[in-house]
Amino acid sequence: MPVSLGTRVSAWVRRRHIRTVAVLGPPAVGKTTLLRYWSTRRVGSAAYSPTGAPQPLPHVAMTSGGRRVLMPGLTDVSGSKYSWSGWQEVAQDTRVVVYLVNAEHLVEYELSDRETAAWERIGDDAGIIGPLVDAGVVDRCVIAVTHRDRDDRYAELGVHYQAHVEEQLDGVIIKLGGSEKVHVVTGSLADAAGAAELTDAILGWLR
Ligand SMILES: Nc1nc2c(ncn2[C@@H]2O[C@H](COP(=O)(O)OP(=O)(O)OP(=O)(O)O)[C@@H](O)[C@H]2O)c(=O)[nH]1
Ligand SMILES: [Mg+2]
Repeated sequence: MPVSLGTRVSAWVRRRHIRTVAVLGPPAVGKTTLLRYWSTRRVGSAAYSPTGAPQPLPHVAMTSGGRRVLMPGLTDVSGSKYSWSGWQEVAQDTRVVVYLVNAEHLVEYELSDRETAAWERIGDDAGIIGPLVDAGVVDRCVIAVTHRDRDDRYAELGVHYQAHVEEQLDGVIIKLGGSEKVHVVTGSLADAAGAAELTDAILGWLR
């Protein structure tokens, strides 16, 4: 039986570890910082400047676990909820969503006796991304928790921090497609070493 062009292309894609990825999340979670690190290996020290219109990025190539991972077609999008339609457009072409959460928002919610705006926003975002996973457009979602350097629970909980954050995000994980499709990593983008470590953790789920 002749092998279709689609089959041959996807086999080639698998061999080269090409991953189409969308980096999404609310404002000031670190989307631009992470994408800048991927493009330049620097996190930059400039003050926060919110992303406006979608910014297409040059082709990114990285090595993880001895393998070359190519990420074409990355776009830096705004975290404003008015950009949700832009998120959906970006995610239409991707297999993996990297959804960023600011650990400070998780602390704030844990200390609060009611839903915080940031926590509500995470749930709303999951309501936008989850259906894309259900529809099979996106087949994996990595929740990358940033700003761990600002989360005292990391020093307090040590090796139990990961499980604690996962438990806190339980409902979000379910909304995004369940634990088979959704993986949580944590780290910091405060400096290049932190960004390298968090990038490695993310790429570990893209292989
Ligand atoms: N301490 C610390 N600062 C971080 C971390 N990640 C990002 N930042 C800082 O947080 C601010 C916001 O980061 P951005 O990358 O611009 O956030 P964004 O998600 O692109 O925000 P929008 O474009 O508004 O959607 C910047 O000042 C970053 O330097 C982190 O893990 N730790
Ligand atoms: Mg940005």
